[in-house]
Amino acid sequence: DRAPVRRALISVSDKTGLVEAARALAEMGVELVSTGGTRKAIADAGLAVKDISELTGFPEMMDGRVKTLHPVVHGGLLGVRDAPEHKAAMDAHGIGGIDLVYVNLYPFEQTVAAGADYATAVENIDIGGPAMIRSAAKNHGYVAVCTEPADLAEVIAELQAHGSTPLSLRKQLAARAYARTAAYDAAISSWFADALGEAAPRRRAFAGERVQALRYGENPHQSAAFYRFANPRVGVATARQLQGKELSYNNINDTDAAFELIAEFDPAAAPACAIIKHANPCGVATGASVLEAYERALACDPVSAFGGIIALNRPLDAATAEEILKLLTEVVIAPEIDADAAALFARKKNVRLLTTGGLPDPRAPGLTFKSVAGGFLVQGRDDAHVTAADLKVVTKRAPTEAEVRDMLFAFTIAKHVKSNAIVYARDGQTLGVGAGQMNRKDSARIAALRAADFGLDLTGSACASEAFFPFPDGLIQAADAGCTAVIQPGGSIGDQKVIDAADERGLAMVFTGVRVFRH
Ligand code: 93A
Repeated sequence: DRAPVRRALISVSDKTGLVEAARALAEMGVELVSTGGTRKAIADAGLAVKDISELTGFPEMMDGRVKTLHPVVHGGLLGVRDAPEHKAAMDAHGIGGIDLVYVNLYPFEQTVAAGADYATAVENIDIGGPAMIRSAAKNHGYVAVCTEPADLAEVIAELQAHGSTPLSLRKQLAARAYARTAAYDAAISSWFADALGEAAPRRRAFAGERVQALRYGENPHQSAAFYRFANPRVGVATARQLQGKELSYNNINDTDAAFELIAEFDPAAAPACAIIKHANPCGVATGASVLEAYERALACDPVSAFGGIIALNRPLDAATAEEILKLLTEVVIAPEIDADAAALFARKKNVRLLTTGGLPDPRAPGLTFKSVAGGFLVQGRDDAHVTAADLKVVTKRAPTEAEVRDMLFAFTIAKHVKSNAIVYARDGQTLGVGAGQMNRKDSARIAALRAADFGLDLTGSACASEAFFPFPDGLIQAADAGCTAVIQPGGSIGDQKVIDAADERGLAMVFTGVRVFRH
């Protein structure tokens, strides 16, 4: 099941590493054939290489749209070498076998991401390249197909060691090749949907590049892997792990939640810290320093913070690192890390430390997904951003400036708490978080219980609810706990009763008009 490589067809847009690879092949006696630009690059390096036109007897034509779409190319790729009829056809038509293909495609994805106009985008749809990749991959019984430098490096290593490639490798290459052409077509169809203004196209294709094979999923009996979208339209995962054990499925899920939350806090305004457990914040705070933000976040619920994820909106410094390392923490994520903080972490090798180089834009468009039996739900990501100007005062008493600040802080966090969410906060610090309950009153109660557990006084705090209060009970619960200001979307048929209850208790309440469910 080993196959030799006598002739290779190379046609690449991205010519990085091309010459070195071509040289390695030439040194093993492989005959090289290439398209215009690729041929020139190889020939300029002093290597012997044939122009594809010599094989096809046709020049590249129509702005290069037709250069490799010819029976002499596809026959050479698809011909089953030991099928008598195929062999006869190859002989009759002067078709020589092509045993190796290295193709990377017109950079459609990058062209579109750079904001190209319609005509330029269309011209960057590669037709001949995917055709060669698909032909070669189908005939993996004889042909090795490479779509990226790492593939070619693997093939060259095999050839150097054994003079041929094993079928097992050619099968893997074929699988990767079809994933590549599928991703390419997915990018093209997504671009068309955007160009046509279709938010819900009739068919959707997505493709992923594996970032990491995971040891297991949410539980040890579930298999799992982490993929990044091959199609940049839906956003890219960019964090870099500096140290620590391999990230688990739950780590990635929780760290994503942590970082999405902390990105809501402009680093220019104040340092902020979020501590996350099971994708819910158990403490979030701003502070005069990163250290103070961390300490205030931790104070909200030091019990739940055990084994949690810590996210910062500013570089991690040594003073904060020292405090963080006193706690058992799964993951720390920050835009950057100071050298002396990194040195402290290096002593605790198991703690996973990630840097991102910056913060994602919380208002960026994008898509989120959720699997349901036999399919998936797609929605635009929650880019809601509520400011003081959006608030509508509905009570007799208007909130003070400080209350407005506290309410906006609490509501921003409530957006990142699983529904039903209640968040109590004061002076840029969460005092109690109630997450994921089936009724709002219980969330309000649990958030108050937590505050009491950790000796935090809710008097004069703000209360945020991510969705409206259907009944006064949740609000009364919050008022009894000591809250004086309430922020919620409003819009319930029970609004008036809730407003009356707030007025009776002298509360200030505002409506955001925006609901921020998270399930
Ligand atoms: O315009 S195409 O769709 N028509 C073709 O026949 C064709 N053959 C190869 N694009 C085609 N290619 C692509 O040209 C390859 O996929 C590769 O990306 C590029 C290499 O061109 P050059 O060697 O001239 O730089």
